Amino acid sequence: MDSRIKLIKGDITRLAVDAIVNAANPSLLGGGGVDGAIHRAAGPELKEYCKKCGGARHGEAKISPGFNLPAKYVIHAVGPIWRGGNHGEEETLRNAYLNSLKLAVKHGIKTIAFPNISTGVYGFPKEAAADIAIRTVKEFLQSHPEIEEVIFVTFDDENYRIYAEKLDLKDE
Ligand code: AR6
Repeated sequence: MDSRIKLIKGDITRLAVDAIVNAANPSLLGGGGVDGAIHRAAGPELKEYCKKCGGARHGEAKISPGFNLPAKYVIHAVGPIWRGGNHGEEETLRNAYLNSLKLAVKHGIKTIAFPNISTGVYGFPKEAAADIAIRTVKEFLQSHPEIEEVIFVTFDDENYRIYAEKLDLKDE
């Protein structure tokens, strides 16, 4: 496994990285889950900024400043809503990760933290989502030495266990 990939369990809003990724919805104006936590911690300026972003489609990502967050930027990625698996959900999830990483490179971001996009309210099965997230990040890092650290931030025990196993961190 690429040593630039890290796993932690906790609240993504606390991380002092270059960018944290938000699991947003197409309006980009906030919501529940990690989106709600990020908007609360960043302060009302984030929503004001996002009003001018024009939304994002499922699979797309947009960037904003972090405002009151310790992170410099927030990358707002919109994952797919799980509708049984035959509606391009896997490709859309991959695109949410990939477009976030591309935006990061464009903005000179070297350290980036991802939540488990789509595995909460949007209902994507966690095992399959972890496979896609890890594979997409691993492949991207192979051609992007300028990225120094990618942190997978798990919040619930189940996602932590799944990621620890897949990243081969069984002893932690
Ligand atoms: N830090 C890190 N991870 C978190 C945090 C946190 N503070 N809070 C929750 N999670 P979800 P989705 C985890 O539902 O499935 C919103 O209303 C959570 O345990 O936040 O992509 C948006 O506005 C789960 O593993 O995002 C959209 O409408 C993961 O974050 C919709 O939900 C993602 O769960 C997006 O749904």
